Amino acid sequence: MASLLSDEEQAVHETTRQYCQSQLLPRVTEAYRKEDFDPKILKEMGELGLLGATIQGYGCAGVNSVAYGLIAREVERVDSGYRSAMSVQSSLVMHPINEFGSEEQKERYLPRLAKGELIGCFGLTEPNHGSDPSSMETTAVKTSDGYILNGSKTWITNAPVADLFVIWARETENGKKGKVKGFLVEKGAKGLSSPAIKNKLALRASTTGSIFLEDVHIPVEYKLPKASGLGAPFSCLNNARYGISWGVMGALEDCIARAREYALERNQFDRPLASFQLVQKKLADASTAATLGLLGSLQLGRLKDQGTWAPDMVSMMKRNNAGTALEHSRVLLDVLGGNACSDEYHIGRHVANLQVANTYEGTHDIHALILGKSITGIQAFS
Ligand code: TGC
Ligand code: FAD
Repeated sequence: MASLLSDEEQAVHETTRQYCQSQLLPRVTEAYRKEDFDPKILKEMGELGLLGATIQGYGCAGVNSVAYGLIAREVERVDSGYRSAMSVQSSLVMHPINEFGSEEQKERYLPRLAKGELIGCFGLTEPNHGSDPSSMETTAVKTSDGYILNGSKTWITNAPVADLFVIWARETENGKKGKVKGFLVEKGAKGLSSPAIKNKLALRASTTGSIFLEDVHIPVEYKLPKASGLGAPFSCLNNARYGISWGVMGALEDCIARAREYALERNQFDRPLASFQLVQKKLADASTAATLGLLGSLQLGRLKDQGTWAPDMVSMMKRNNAGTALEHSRVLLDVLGGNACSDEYHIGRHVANLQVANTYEGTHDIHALILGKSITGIQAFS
């Protein structure tokens, strides 16, 4: 991998790795136990230029997609929850503002989001509509000077600590439902609440919440003027899914490194576990999956930077990498024996997190159907 990276990409990789290993790793076990996300983490990431890193201007680093992938890989090597917080901020909040926002919206929000002074969240999923966002019930009823938002969103990363909410809602005029549009809602808006969803079994180092919108009045300046139709939120998902394809490989690499170290140190039958063929096969299979997955994401990143990529490629890599990371991390957990039960060995935490990474941003099966449609020309969703 390293031989295929430019000097700048390697520098971003190294800086991120150092920060993650020295600042995030020592906090993660306690954060996970207490189900506690420290918003300061986004400020620290902001200081290093890790937020909205691919955006040009507005205080952002302006690096390429490969560098963004390497950032996700290093953050998720520590924990998927920290990568979630970072990728929501970058791909699902800063990207739509940069892509679909007015110049005023960009200047107002992007520099502070880049520094982590503001935290953003992305509300697409609803209690009754996850895989099928086109059936969303949240409405934005047009008024003389803006919109009134009503509806609810669920499982929203960063929502409980968010200052800025990117809300996707169906524009409605004179009782007639129109296209999906994007709206920026600031914390404190009357009728807006975002309680935390507690007692999660995974992603416990990131905070997740619901969003309730009860007659929230939004001036027209808070609508994303260039976002019209589901293609807008889906274009944000393309970026986030691409980042996840790198991130989950970082989590798998961490599982490989930890299982290897454990297998070399632990003896049974007077020999290290690492000397048993079945244990070696687990490491061989997982290392092969991580290498192929990373190379696939790297090539996708190169195509993204050249502008010759397509969304189906993102589905292929997100699906493959999240699926294989979950599968192989689960197998590597066996190497720990009874210690698999202890959070001090980290692999169990990754396995729990990877179940979610395999689900959010389009489930493994939904991405199979996206690819199936692309291959056969037949839509099998409904
Ligand atoms: P469909 O009719 O296929 O498309 C509707 C419109 O969207 C366009 N489009 C895309 N545009 C850009 N990129 C893509 N990947 C696109 N896919 C579709 C399409 O061209 C069309 O445009 P137009 O102009 O013709 O209207 O849509 P559908 O309703 O049949 O949906 C198909 C399906 C199932 C693939 C889609 O709904 C889907 O992807 N479902 C999964 C939902 C999902 O991924 N939700 C993610 C929520 S966010 C999240 O999970 C954050 S977790 C973050 C973290 O913590 O890391
Ligand atoms: P469902 O859509 O109900 O799916 C349930 C099962 O049915 C899945 O196995 C699915 O593959 C299968 N299924 C559904 N439709 C079909 C079909 N047509 N054919 C075959 N199988 C099908 N959302 C946001 O908007 N913003 C966020 O920041 C965000 N963060 C999240 C953080 C966490 C920790 C979690 C758990 C979720 C988050 N999500 C977020 C929501 C996430 O995107 C959804 O959970 C995901 O899209 C799946 O939707 P669902 O949970 O409603 O499952």
